[in-house]
Amino acid sequence: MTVRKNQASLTSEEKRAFTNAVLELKRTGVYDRFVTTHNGFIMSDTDSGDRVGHRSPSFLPWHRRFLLEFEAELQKADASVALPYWDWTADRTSRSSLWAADFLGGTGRARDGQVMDGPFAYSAGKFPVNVRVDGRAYLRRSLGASVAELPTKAEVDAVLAMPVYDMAPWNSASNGFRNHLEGWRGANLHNRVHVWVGGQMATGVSPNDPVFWMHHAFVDKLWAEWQARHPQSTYLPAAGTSNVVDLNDTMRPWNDVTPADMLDHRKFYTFDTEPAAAASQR
Ligand SMILES: [Cu+2]
Repeated sequence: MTVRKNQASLTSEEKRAFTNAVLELKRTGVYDRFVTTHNGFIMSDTDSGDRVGHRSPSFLPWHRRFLLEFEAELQKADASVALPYWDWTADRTSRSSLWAADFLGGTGRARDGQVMDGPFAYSAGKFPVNVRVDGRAYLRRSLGASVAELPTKAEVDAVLAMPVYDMAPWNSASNGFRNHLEGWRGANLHNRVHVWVGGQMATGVSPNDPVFWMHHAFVDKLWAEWQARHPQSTYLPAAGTSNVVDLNDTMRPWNDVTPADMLDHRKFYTFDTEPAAAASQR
């Protein structure tokens, strides 16, 4: 069974295995297919029309399935690899070991935002940005430049306390847990982290930065923690909602998976620290 660990607790060997598996998917073209898929959904998900990957209730189950597919590809390259998660409430500065040269590399240089160290630096020759929204083929970051602070534990706790999963109009204007976690409303959690990292992470082609997977693995863990805190609450809407994925509707692009299929992460993986209430229910 796959165990997703906090990135801060990985051994050097585990970091090397993860980055090598990512580079292997880049080499074979598999990596870029994921970037293309994500950008397609960013472009087509709209508040007043059809919406699946973002600004809608299925933001969480869609990304859970997207990460599962990516993790399965990593495991084809190296069966020992699991997606790590980045708890950005704890590891909240550019001095975190996450950004060291033996893992993801650091922030970009002032002149053009180009990442200059680590396995994904353009100069290292193995990680060209091919699926892009401008001419630049190098990975860029500007950690903390566009927004000063990552979300705090207190801000996360306030969102985890919200008992209702999602509410009409089921988009970026909604109240409820999903939209506060996604960040279109309130203190802004998930969206703000994309902006804090900057570079490609702040665009529709955000999976070009491998930190995308660790950010979303933590957002996914927060969904599991919310479920543990609110065992009487569930995914909404239940049925009959136009332009929105209801509990038992299938999700594009897979068309063989529903939000209901994605509710229990323990069918697929566990976390190094499982949410307490969920553990006691078993
Ligand atoms: Cu995201």
